[in-house]
Amino acid sequence: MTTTHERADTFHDNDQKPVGYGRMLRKEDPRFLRGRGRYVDDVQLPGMLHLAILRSPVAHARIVSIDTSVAEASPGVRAVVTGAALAQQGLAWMPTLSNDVQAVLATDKVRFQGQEVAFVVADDRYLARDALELIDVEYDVLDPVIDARRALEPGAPLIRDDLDGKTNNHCFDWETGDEAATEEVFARADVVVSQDLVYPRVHPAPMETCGAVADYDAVDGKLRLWSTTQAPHAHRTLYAIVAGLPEHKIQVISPDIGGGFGNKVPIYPGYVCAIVASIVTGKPVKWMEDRSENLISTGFARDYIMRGEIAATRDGRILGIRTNVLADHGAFNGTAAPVRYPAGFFGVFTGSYDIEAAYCKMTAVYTNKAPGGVAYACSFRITEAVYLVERIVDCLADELGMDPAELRLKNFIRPEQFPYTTKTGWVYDSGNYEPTMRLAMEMAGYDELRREQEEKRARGELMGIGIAFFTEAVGAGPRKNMDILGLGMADGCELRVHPTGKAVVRLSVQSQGQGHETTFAQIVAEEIGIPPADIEVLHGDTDNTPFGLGTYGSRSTPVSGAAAALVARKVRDKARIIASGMLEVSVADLEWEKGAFHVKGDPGTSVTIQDIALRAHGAGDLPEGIEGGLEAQICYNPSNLTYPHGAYICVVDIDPGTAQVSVRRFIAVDDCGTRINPMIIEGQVHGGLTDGVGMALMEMIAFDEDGNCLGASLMDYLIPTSLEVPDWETGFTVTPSPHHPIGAKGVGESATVGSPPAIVNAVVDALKPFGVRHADMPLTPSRVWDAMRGQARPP
Ligand code: MCN
Ligand code: CUN
Repeated sequence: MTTTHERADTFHDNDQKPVGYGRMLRKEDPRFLRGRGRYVDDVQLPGMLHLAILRSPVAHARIVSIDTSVAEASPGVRAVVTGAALAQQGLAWMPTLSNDVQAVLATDKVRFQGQEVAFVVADDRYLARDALELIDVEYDVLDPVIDARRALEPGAPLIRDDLDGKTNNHCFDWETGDEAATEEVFARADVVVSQDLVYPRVHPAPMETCGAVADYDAVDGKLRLWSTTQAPHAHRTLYAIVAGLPEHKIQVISPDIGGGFGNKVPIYPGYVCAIVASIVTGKPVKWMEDRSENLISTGFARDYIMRGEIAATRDGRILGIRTNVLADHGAFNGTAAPVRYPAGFFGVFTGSYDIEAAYCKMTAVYTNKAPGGVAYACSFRITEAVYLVERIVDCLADELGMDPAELRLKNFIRPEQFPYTTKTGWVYDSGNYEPTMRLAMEMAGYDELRREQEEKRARGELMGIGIAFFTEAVGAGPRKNMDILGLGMADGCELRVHPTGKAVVRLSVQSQGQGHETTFAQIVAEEIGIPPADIEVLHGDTDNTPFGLGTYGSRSTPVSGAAAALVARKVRDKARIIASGMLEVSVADLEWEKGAFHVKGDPGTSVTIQDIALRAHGAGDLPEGIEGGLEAQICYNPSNLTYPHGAYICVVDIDPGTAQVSVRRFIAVDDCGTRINPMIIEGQVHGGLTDGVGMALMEMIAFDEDGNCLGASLMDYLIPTSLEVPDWETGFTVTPSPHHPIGAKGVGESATVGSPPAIVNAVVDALKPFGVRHADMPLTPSRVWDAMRGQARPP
């Protein structure tokens, strides 16, 4: 375990070094910086047509009739397709990633504003869009269910009457932990604190919206689909099931992706529409959403209404945590999470604390809102879990009159307790929490900040200091209990070293901006000593990469990263045998260092990996039983998740006259085990912290009582810019994962998970003089103003 500040990292001044880890500029940036990235919307095929989708203007209505005749006659229109037409082919409904079904195009009813009702295929995007206006739909408007709290009331309108025998809006129930044991610790606790919290509906809003280009070749029966997907292989299998095509006749290509943040995990009706359109017209067809379509109809995030309860002794020993959750899943359960985890990984709500008992009971409901449920850098609902625990720990500190840092330090799982099994059954692989917390406090100058706060309070100024300490569970996952629609969550990886010692590594995961082309080259470089610049990373093309479940839940490093290290070791093992033949010594007499094998005790007698690659492909005999070539492939099944952790401290100032919150400082100390590229990690953390400011202070997908989405453009759905965020102060500790081959843990979602509670805790801390104990996100000036005046409005 080392504890150092970020600046102690060395920068790779060039990427010709044989050793991989360290700061290295991104290999993908030259093309992005020159505007030469290739996104789905850049794909132009000869004769390509354009598809536009007609969406429901209302949240809940029966479809009485659809008249497409005028649209069909409109210039340039090649086809107009309705749900009824899809139903004839058995394609009106598709499976979701959570074993629910979702309408591709509505046949009976529309169930949320923005739902897909019909599509037009035309010669260009504008003709297609214009023709939408000519489709005449008669709706019989029904009462919608917008507030999840009313979804199960007797007499609530029934949303999912398409499901056999369904009589209410209940989606699922879920529980974890030990109810009786938790009741027992709550009964004997000195102090019990309870707090209602809402994690509002938010949206990942990536820069590039979702879209696809489908190209079905009727002659060879092959479908090529360029699409914005974080999981090309999983999508391909789903299309194969829906369309009845064999997988080798479907090629899913996910080219450069302009951000995903979870938005590009689900399969959207638009992708299926594009495929159908290409089959029907015999031409390539492009569909690209606009911003409003993205915001109103694609995978939202959060929407958890939670009650948190925490029990403790008077001196601040936390005994138990209990929570009750009402989860709003929208009109269809399109949640992307391992199927046996309907609430994602919310089960880690016990956080970083060694407690005696925990229990969660959850009810999920359908409402007339867009489907989804897991997205936006959530690590499968760990965002909600961390928010819950870190908020109620602060409420407890307030009740006990104890410093929130001290309360956390007192209750941390201790280093010698790892691997630690939580009261909800999660096995934290490794952790050393106190040094991480102490480093954050030192970087913040915590005691000094508290003194400053006291002085300011005396002058009537509002300054707040908020802490959040998180443990995440990332890297889904062991195939014994994790799968998506029956597909185990293991990842394939292939490595091929060419005769001249250059290499290509093929991944099953897919980058949306995380820099995989760089970091995976670094992982392989570290293992086989070929410089990262000489290693090409291929991903995002199902015809040319091995099967695996894709990028989400920060699983690329924990799963595919492990696969990349192990496949490189497999190649190195073969290289060692070839080297033993070249140097005419036994394998046991060889030592490996920085890209070369040398004879033990004789560093001068050596062969480099490049020499070996040439020999593997060249003339002359290879050792007995060794085939030519230098390549390997593996499929890696992780034995456990990895559990990164972090300590975040936020300092805010609030203008007492306008209630505007400004984030003055933010200190983030992350521990993601072995660090492959600190520069990329820092970028991931900066981005996630910015997301956190957005969620804590600005972002919310709200609806009016009729179900109209009030956040349908970036004028209304506010996302932060550099003006709203401070200069981030980052640090790190390193606690390697014991089961990961290079000790690395995921980090891509850590900052989004950890930062909202730190910011909210800071705002609430600033508002202490007003007797405020909690206020719900987003803490806009009007929310803060209300909190200051003791009038918490329901969100
Ligand atoms: N990394 C590292 N050392 C570690 C851990 C990670 O150098 N110990 C590097 C990795 O090699 C990788 C990056 O950090 O280049 C993120 O790695 P990881 O934590 O494994 O996460 P994934 O690559 O699986 O990315 C997914 C994660 C998720 S789920 C969301 S949501 C999110 C996020 O990444 N979406 C993003 N970060 C994003 N960043 C960008 N730019 N765009 C998105 O859409
Ligand atoms: Cu939850 S958003 Mo990321 O897992 O793709």
